[in-house]
Amino acid sequence: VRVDRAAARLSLAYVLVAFLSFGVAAIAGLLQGLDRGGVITLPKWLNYYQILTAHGVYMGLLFTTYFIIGFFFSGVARTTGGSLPPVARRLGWLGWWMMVIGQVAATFEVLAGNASVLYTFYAPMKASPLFYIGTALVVVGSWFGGYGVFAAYRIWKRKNPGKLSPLFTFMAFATMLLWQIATIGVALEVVLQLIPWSFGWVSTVNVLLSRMLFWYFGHPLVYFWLLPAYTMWYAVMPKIVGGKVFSDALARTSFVMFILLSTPVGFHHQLLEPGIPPLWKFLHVILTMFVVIPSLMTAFNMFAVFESAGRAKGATGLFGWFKKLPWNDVRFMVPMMGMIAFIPGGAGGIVNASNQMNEVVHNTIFVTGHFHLTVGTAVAMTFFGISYWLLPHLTGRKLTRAANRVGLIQAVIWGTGMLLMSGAMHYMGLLGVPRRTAYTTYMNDPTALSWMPLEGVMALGGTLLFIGAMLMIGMVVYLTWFAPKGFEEYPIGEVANPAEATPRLLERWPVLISLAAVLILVAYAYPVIDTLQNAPPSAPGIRTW
Ligand code: HAS
Repeated sequence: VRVDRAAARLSLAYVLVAFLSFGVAAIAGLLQGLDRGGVITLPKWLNYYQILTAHGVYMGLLFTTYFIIGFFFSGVARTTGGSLPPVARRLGWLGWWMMVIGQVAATFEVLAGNASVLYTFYAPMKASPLFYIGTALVVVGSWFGGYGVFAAYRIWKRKNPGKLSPLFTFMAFATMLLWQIATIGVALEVVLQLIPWSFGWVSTVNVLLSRMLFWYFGHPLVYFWLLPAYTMWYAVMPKIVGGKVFSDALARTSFVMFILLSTPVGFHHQLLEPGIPPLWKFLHVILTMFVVIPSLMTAFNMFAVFESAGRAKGATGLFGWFKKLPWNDVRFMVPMMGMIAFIPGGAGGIVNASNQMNEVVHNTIFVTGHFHLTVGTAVAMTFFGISYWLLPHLTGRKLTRAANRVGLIQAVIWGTGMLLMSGAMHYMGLLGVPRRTAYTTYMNDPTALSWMPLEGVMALGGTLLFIGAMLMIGMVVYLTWFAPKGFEEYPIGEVANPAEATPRLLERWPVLISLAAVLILVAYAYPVIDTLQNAPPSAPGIRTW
């Protein structure tokens, strides 16, 4: 099945803006890395925190969100017959325009130095109103993208009563549902607290509440990044390795678990913040350990897919299947490197989430190392791997052997850069090096001076990442406009004959949404009410412009 032209155009519009944002983010990333490492000194008009904000917003919020929505539109079209219903396309385009307008407004403010508040825009640091309005518009636009996915899903369900939705479409629906639930927190924070405060309509802000609302959003945000990569691993990867989807029920169960458990865990980002009752921190830590389970299920599933594909091709012995995997195929190899990185990345997450160990690593650069392995490697490399077949599929071109080879080189550069940078970050974090600080030797303190060689390793890794990023942009341009005309397959795995039918409960959305709501209420109702009643004195705010 081929994605038709109208759906392809929409999907392409999202993916191309994603890579444009990725390119800008990479430039900002290089500059802030070199500046922090003391390798370069930025000109007076460009400040470290300003470009760190640009890097975070462009990489973490814009590259990911555009890519995810574009990928989902294409896959939903591919698995529901090849096209998108007109209403889904209209919603998709409306969302795209809103996001682009919001992005331009926010960029303008960051460039003007009116919003050096980093991607978490923590109060009491204050940005100009236009920055908040711009980012809010990006989020609202992404909702419309989600509504487009929901519309396509519903129309398919109406046409196919009683049938289980295609796995890819289910996963797209579940992820965009997770996004709706997650963004309630940041929408409340921005609309009720930050915008009125930034305009000066109110003079103070309840900092504790604003951070609670942010992390209500901030943690499911990371699963919003992860689940599209998992969609590729579950639904696409089996086809690429010549196998089958191992278990439809397992795949859907893991996504349902993410819907239930992603949100009521936000306090694991605030374990060291005062004002939140310890009992609730404890509850959030327990739920965090539960949300690890669907990732462990995913690891199990992937090994099962690889092993059964290998054995079907005649592999014998305990690890014979390993040799049967298509190691030279960029569509496999690049996401696979991401998967491997996710093993230490996930383990680092469990370290972060453990209360006592969080005291060691919180606000150190260990955390930055953690998220460069998770979102920067596992997720980003999966997105690169997808692009190698998605772009030519959408533009009616072919992934050539030469492009395949360059893709492998790109992946090695990116992987090495990340290994150096993220490895140094983890190690430095354990030495107590803080995250989010511009170049400083702390008045030539000997301890701080001893970190400098490691800062250099970080800067070297960052430079390799920049080269990898530029190569990736080159590949995007080539595959979109210059690769030879032809047909590139949109790989979708076939489900292995199941021993048992997938339980229908996994698609009973009212039940699942109600369960998610109950868990959220248990996790957040008391702390939010407590904060509203007993919050420490509100802060007037620190203008960053
Ligand atoms: Fe995290 C901070 C806990 C996952 C991203 N995280 C962050 C921040 C970001 C982020 C951006 O509890 C910083 C926020 C900020 O700016 O302050 N994280 C976790 C936990 C998990 C986790 C428990 N994080 C992620 C993912 C992210 C992400 C995914 C992005 C996509 N994180 C934390 C905590 C903090 C935190 C604390 C706050 C720290 C602080 O104090 O500030 C878990 O979900 C991880 C579970 C994952 C696994 C791995 C399973 C492995 C798989 C691969 C299998 C490989 C195969 C290949 C099959 C258990 C599925 C094998 C093939 C061969 C050939 C060998």
